[in-house]
Amino acid sequence: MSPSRAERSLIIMKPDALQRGLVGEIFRRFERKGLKIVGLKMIELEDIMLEDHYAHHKDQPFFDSLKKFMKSAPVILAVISGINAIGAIRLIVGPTKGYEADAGSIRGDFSMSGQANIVHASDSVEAAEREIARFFKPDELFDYQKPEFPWVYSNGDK
Ligand code: FUP
Repeated sequence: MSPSRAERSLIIMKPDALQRGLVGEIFRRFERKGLKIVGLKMIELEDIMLEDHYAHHKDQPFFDSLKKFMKSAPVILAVISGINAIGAIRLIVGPTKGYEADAGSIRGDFSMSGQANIVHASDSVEAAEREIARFFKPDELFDYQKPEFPWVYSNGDK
């Protein structure tokens, strides 16, 4: 797979992001990077969705607590697209534990927790496509042109 192709990432702004009023700040960071919002919704997560989404953690001791946390308030789901977006977004978000994340990343700037870490972002193209399909119908995703596109990328990136 070519490293330079348009990718989509599923972002979840977790209950702590909403409770702490960080939604605008998080979108600001993705938008100013040049990334494109192509899908958006607010939902309350349910066990069945979380058991699917976090299936890789189902045997961990923190799994029940994680599910409870993720259901403690609504979340905002966003699909964000861009060339090489998956890796770029993971850098903007930072590593899992907020207290280990670099200052300048979302988790580094706003989280002190390994659970209340503000935002989820897909970790691979394959995971992203699975996660997007879990939460969005095809007609809830939008394909549109942004006039800044030629200024965000150069010909060598496409
Ligand atoms: P990330 O991809 O950085 O979101 O991290 P993981 O997929 O490994 O973990 C998903 C979520 O599980 C984390 F965001 C929070 C929760 N988690 C814990 O609560 N405790 C842990 O030790 C590890 C993960």
